Amino acid sequence: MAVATVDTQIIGGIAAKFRTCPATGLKIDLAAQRLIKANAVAAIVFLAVGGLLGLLVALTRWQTIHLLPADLFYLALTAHGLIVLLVWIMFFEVAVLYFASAVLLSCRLATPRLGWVAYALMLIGAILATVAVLQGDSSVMFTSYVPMKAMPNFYLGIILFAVGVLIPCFMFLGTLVIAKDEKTYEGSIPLVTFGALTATIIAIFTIASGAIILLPTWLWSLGYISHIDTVMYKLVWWAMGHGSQQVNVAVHVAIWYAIIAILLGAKPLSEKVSRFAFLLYILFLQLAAAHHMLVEPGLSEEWQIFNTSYAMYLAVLASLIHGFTVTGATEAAQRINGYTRGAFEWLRRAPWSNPAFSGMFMSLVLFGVLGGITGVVLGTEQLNVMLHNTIYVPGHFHGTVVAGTTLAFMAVTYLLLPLIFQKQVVWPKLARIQPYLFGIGAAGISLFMMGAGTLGVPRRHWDITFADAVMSFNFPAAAHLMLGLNGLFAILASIGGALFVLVTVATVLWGTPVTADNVVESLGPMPEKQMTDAVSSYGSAGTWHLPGTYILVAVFFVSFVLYYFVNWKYLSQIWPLS
Ligand code: HEM
Ligand SMILES: [Cu+2]
Repeated sequence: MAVATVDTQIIGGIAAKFRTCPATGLKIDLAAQRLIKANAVAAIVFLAVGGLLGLLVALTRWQTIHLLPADLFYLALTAHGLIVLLVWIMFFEVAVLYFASAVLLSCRLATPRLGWVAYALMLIGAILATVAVLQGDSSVMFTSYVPMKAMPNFYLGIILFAVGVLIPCFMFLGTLVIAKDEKTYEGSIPLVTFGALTATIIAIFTIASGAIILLPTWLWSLGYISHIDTVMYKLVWWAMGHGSQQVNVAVHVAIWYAIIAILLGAKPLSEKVSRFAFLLYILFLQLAAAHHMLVEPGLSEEWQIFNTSYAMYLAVLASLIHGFTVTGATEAAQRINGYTRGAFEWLRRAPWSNPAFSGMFMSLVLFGVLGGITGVVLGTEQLNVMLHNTIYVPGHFHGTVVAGTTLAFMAVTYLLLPLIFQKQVVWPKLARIQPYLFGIGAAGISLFMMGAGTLGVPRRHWDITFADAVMSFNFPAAAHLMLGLNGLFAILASIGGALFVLVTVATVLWGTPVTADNVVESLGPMPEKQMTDAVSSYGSAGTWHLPGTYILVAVFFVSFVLYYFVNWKYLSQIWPLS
């Protein structure tokens, strides 16, 4: 049987070549497909490099090993943050934008040639910035706070990269317009596309903020501007820095919905509520960025508390809604698929051996429990004073961007391989364990960095034994234990990450082609059911009978409240009132 039929259609005077996906029935623009492949491959290559650097950093912070010398440690730390948080994530997100627009709407991609210009800009920018860091005079950390000064190409590289990301954002919007004009979908755009739309809107804002601060900083590093205000820098930098995290969340949440729709035929419990939750991200995220400025003397306390106590919690509310809806939608779909016994048969009999599902579900739980709860703790003015600039902070965000976003991106890759690359995953047994290794590893680094941070261990610190310092300071043995455990779990996460790279690269190169005959089985083990069009259509699940979800939600909230109060108790001990 042929791989797929290709047909050419003239839309608005422009010819585009399409193939029809044998699994989903979606019409796929081959130009979009090529761009998705190129961006996903670039993303994974950078993940491999950036992840390795993360391992080197973790093994240096493990004091018994203390792998890198000081200068290389700060260099590796800067390169790690830059390459994984910016380059890996954004390349992947651009691929998701093309997928969520052209593919899910069965539509021609707007201006595919510009997509290649964007790709070149991103690639050149990423390489320029990375080389600047590797040359050694730009170890300014990912945040690059002034007055630390990097080489001009560090800023220029990031600026070019950002312009490269902006182009696909507008292509996404253009593709929505084409789809509407051509009536390639019925009713409202699908939820996954809607989530990607909110991500796009936030991304445009984010990139604008980045330009406002990085352009002058670039000129400053070239010597054309004499002074950049430090508080101003931080404030505007975090409009970008925090905004881009909200982009990540919007995209990985959209991916959760996509995965359960494709694998289980799951529909959201309520389309309206889920869409409203995405809107909350747009409405409240910028003020919520104030949580990065909680110890800033240049800003009033009223401003800090208002923005974190009101605005932030409304953005958090959005994630809570999504977390519960995705769990509930999974339960609803599984019950429809016949797993109705007790409160949890739906969960026990979920396709745990399918890496797309297991990765997605772990991403959901770990993001909520490790990233979410601790984010609220850090965002509380008083508790922040206790944890600010400790290694608790990277502990928290490895819960969000590694166990949450990165794991979700890995999970969806197992669906992109058969659907877009049209290749059957090689080594399915390795693929099956990969999300578990990476997920458990990422959970470990998140937890143990937070453990060390609670004991006061600073972040971004080469040597907490202060071996060459005049005055000594001893951290408790438990702090060293935490850093050692962090190192062990970093090794585990790295093995999981390496497996992911290995399996995807080998699949792209040597995977068996996917045809109409084997496409369903290529998507991995699924509960027995027919394929649905849930991912590309509008509609709610139509049931609220979800006993398992209610129990899980209750457990989550009790843990949340307990952990929150434990931290207040801790604060009262290290900072007595009397
Ligand atoms: C094998 C996986 C990974 C390991 C072992 C790892 C480990 C670490 C460690 C030990 C630190 C330094 C903490 C400190 O000393 O302050 C760090 C920092 C960081 N990591 Fe990771 N990481 C991994 C993956 C990732 C991924 C996938 C992302 C993003 C998606 C990420 C984003 C960051 C960022 C932004 C920083 C902060 C850099 C800075 O302070 O400027 N990491 N990581
Ligand atoms: Cu933030």
